[in-house]
Amino acid sequence: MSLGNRTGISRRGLLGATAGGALTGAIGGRVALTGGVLGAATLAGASAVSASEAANVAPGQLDEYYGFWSSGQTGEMRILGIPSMRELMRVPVFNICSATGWGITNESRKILTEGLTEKTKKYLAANGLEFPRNGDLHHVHMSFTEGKYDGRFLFMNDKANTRVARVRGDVMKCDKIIEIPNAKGIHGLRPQKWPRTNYVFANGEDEVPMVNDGQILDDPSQYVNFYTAINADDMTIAWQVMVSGNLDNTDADYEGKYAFSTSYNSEMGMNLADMTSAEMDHVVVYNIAEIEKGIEAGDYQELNGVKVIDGRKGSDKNYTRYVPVPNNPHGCNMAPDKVHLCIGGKLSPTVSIIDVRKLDDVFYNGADPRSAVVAEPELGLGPLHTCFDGQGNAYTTLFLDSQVVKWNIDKAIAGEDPILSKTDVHYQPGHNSTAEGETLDAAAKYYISMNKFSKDRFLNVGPLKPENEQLFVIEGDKLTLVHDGPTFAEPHDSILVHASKVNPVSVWNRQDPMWADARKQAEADGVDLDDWQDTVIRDGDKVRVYISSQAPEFALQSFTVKEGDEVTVYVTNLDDIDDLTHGFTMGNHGVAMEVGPQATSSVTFIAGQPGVYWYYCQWFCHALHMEMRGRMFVEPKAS
Ligand code: RUQ
Ligand code: CUA
Ligand code: CA
Repeated sequence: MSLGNRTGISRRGLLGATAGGALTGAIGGRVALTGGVLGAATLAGASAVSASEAANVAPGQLDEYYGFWSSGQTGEMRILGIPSMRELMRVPVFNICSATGWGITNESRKILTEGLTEKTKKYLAANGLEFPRNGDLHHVHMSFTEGKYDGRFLFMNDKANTRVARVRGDVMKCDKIIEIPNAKGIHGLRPQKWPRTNYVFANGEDEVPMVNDGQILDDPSQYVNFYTAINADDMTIAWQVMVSGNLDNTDADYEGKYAFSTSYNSEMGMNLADMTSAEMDHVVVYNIAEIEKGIEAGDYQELNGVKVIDGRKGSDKNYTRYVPVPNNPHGCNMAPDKVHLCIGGKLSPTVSIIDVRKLDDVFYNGADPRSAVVAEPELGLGPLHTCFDGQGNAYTTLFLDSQVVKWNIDKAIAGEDPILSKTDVHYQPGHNSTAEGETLDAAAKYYISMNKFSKDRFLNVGPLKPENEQLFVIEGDKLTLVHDGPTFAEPHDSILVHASKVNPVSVWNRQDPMWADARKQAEADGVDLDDWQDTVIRDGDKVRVYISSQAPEFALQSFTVKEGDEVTVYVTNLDDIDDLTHGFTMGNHGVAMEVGPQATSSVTFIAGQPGVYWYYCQWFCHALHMEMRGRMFVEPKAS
């Protein structure tokens, strides 16, 4: 059977071609908004399109933006459509997924395992584990080219197990996970914006003794934190900077010169009272070119295989500077005006605005670091994160006030009242996002409030309540609520990316690196994975079973193994139609996997007690999907 070239027509391409004409000129729906913001004047008019109409995406219509969502302690990435707020997909990353087999298939186990440090592997092995079972995924950000999203990759952190992962934009699957040595609790994460994402920056939040080998507990002077630059293209560690204080959130500038981190524990306190004791904490500024030069010149120590630059306070080098800001800051957001960095005050009702043009003087002319703070407007209680609309305005979440404050950056710097509006959200917002607000394509269209509490907004579902994500349409200074969306743990962070920049395939490429190992093994076994196969290969007490699938059939109706055999099943889906996913579940063996069109997936398990076991396709694929099954016969061990 020839499989030829699989560059099929994408669903979006098709729909775009047929539906596009019909939609042009339509009032309402997403098309009405593509022309720009709905002005207040338009809305006041008799024939105005209401905000909720403007944000309405009728059944069958496609959204204007993709939303890439972190899921906090659930550990997966989610994809939403904006403005419909429809959840389109869940992409398992740091979690284990029963539907797709993430954490069960050989391909995913390799990704989850290969980037762990030896120390962690040893610990896990001693406890019968291969990889951490949980993850805490806070921040998802897309790769940039010249300050704009480029659709190539999405990067995300795992605070719980100090990892950073990458999801491929072409197939929306995770392909790399690495554990970050030395650092503990990777929290803030951002890609370099300019000239492109060569680095992904990651903050270590939790202090640890510099040599963390069980000798030091109560000597904070020996504790350090690490800022990590990861090479985005191959997910290796480029370098780390040892810093004073801890690190919370991070961002990068639009020139490729500086990156920044907030620190709420400049005190190096080990308890709440100590972490909040100082008047001021700081923002660490990293000078990327100087750090690269330092690495080049050999001014580093090697710690667990990583080149570590000393950027602690008091160093006479030009690697870092510490800009004082009010105690316990949180958010760190670079405005698309390329000039202003906004630091959420959290305990302070202010946002500190740092003018990044002033940092050269701080680094090279001895200027007081605090001189880079050009304004500190008082905005409300509990300012956490700020996003932007590309029109000089900022939107800051007020956790304690349960509000979003829209304010103007230039007005704040001019010393005028910068507040344009305050809007209630429900309740206690953490992150927020606007359309491409962290990029040069920032637009004043949609505002997402990611709220940590839903309280009374939905039917009661017991002691554990959903959180609440809200969508607002931005019309002038007014934010109109158009959608409440309950969400499972946790509405952490999100980005909105214009649909034109995200172009995943619908059918896998047969040569995809995801199953390079399977392909290699098949070759060694003389099996052509691209052809209809029903091959069983015995290799001592290892059995390799190659099964093709095409709706509604597996190529192999049954195979025989012996109790205790190590069985590896390779399933190749030879269907090449959009949306025709098969699966493979082996009954009573804890084994399931998704096999997308033209994909190969494999799973290894130990054959159980003697008897007949049915395997079946668990992704509904055909009218005869229920019949898509076969038997594994387990014979008693020869005694
Ligand atoms: S931090 S709620 Cu984990 Cu993103 Cu501010
Ligand atoms: Cu194949 Cu269901
Ligand atoms: Ca503090």
